[in-house]
Amino acid sequence: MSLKNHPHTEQAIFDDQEGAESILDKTWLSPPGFLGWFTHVNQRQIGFRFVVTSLIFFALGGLLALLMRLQLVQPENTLMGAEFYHQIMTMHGTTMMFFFAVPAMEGLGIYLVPLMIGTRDMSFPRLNAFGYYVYLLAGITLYLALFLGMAPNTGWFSYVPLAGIDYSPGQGVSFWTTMITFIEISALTAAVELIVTILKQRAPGMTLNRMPIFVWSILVMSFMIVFAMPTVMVGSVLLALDRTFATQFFVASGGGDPLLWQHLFWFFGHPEVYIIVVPALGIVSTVISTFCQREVFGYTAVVLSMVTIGFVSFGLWVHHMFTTGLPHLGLSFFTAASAMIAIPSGVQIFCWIATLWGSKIQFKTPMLFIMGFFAVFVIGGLTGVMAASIPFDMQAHDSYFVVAHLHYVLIGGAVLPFFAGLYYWYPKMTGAMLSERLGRWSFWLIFVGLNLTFFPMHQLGLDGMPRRVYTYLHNMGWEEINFFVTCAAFLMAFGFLLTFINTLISPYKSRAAGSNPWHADTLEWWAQSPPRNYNFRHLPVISSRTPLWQKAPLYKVTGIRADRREIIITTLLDAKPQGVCIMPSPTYWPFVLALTVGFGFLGFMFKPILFVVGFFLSFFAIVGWLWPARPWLAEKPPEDGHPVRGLQ
Ligand code: HEM
Ligand SMILES: [Cu+2]
Repeated sequence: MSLKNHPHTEQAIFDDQEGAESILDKTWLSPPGFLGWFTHVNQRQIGFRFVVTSLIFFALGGLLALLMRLQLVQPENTLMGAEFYHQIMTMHGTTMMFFFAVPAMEGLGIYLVPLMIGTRDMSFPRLNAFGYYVYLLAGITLYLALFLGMAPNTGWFSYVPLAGIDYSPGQGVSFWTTMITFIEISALTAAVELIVTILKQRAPGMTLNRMPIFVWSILVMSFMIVFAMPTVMVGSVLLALDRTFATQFFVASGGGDPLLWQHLFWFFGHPEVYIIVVPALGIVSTVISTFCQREVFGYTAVVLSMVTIGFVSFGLWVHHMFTTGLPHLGLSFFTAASAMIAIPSGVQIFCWIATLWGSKIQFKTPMLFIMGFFAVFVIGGLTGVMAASIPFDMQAHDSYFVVAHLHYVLIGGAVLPFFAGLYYWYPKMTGAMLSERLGRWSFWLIFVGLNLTFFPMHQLGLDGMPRRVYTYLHNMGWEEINFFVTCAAFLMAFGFLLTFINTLISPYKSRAAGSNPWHADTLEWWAQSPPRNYNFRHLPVISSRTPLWQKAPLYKVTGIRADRREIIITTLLDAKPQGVCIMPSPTYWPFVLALTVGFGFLGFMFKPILFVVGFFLSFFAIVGWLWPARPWLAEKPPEDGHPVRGLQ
């Protein structure tokens, strides 16, 4: 396949020529050094940062959880007071949901999708970098608030009227509303880029039904982000207005409606869970297929059930509000919808079982984490179906039963698959294998630890222990279980620690991974480990769903220029080549823009007018960002060939 129809073909250097490799290296280079770090826009660097940063937030959120468990280890403990407990509880929930789980999945997507679909970068690389800095700044700000004793303390869903100005004066909740709005910008930028990249940059021949399942899962996740995140942004902006300018959106006495907050929050909040779980399902399919060395059974069924989960999850949010006194007929609809989500989830599970059936499974560490996922996620799903029935939920609502349920779902549905993905793709990202021995130890400690931690919490809940209490009285019958749970939490934490150690020492200790250590079938394993600046020496042409398992060698695209950042644009359904696109170069502007936008958001909390100042400054950053440096515009348009376009 040749795209050699640019003007000036005589002078240009193409990536199929001798010596193109070093030119490609230079073209796609990210400036080195500390200052250079702020200019990077390449998708793999940004994706890697997302993953590492999210793991750091996971560790921070985990430390807060251990602090909570220390406080609850015995009745009437005086380690901390109610105020601090509620701050770290809110910070734990917020960190895990907004600063770990979603960015971790996005990070994997950003790193892997371009590799899996055979291209050299994401669409909108600068926006990508901007999204990362926004995420980083929001996280740092929230943790600064914790250290200054000003952290939010109203729980990760900040219910009004508790979160209103009357009951939560001070800056805590304001930090929450502004930082949540701020970080959702980051999620939205990532989602938009991922969608465009997946739909327009697939290697020639990678029709939609040849796309790897993981890429499908990231596509579904991204669409869900686009539809879900704006509601929480709207909600938190309205709450900020209520708190700052005394508007009355959520204030009953002023004609507002506190339930509106719950609707807005959960219309985002329930899909949020699936935003995390759907990419995890993609990881599960990928890992299973590799360690069984066969295609996942029922490709179409698996893909369609992910899409179905994406749709149905937007119709469940009211199951978080069963006890608010909404009309009964409406509630039963949401019970039915909540139970219905078990169907597409079940389809996936059966497809995986069919894949595993009769194949020689290699139980490497990633596969162990997947097996853990099966057990834990199914238990979480079962307690979910229980809680979807209204009479049961009336009893279990706001008790430790819910805490147990949500951790089974989130740890089973996201953390275990994410760690499977980490063990699986770490060799690609770093070029080194993770230690299997440490990996096994880590898995078993986590698996045993989490069941010992969270299973007894079901019992605590049934015994009546409410969630979100900083202490409890003697003689409630909760002492033994609480003591046990705290010990188990430390066991699990030790398991996670082993993986952290593993990731830190393996680059120095373990053997080189080679390009395809697991003998997997998707394209990322065609690149070197770690991939070069330009991902692939040649861009591939795809003719099957399992390009690296097919007997015939891959065809290569020729005629892509090596001396500027060119990628191929293809059609949406059939991935027929349409043209060539030139990607932007490294720059400071995304970082500067993140600073000015961040200034506006943070300033708003202290003096609303600073919001305007922040956006005034942002204007200059945007001008700098978009400043036309587009040499290709000077070129004559090709007479018979494909158009050349640039993306900023
Ligand atoms: C690493 C082990 C973990 C431990 C020991 C742990 C422990 C806890 C504890 C003790 C609470 C507070 C219960 C209360 O007072 O009501 C809590 C709440 C919560 N946790 Fe975890 N957790 C862990 C991991 C996670 C993960 C991985 C996620 C999500 C991906 C998560 C999400 C949440 C959420 C959303 C809440 C609710 C916060 C709120 O009520 O506002 N946790 N967790
Ligand atoms: Cu839900």
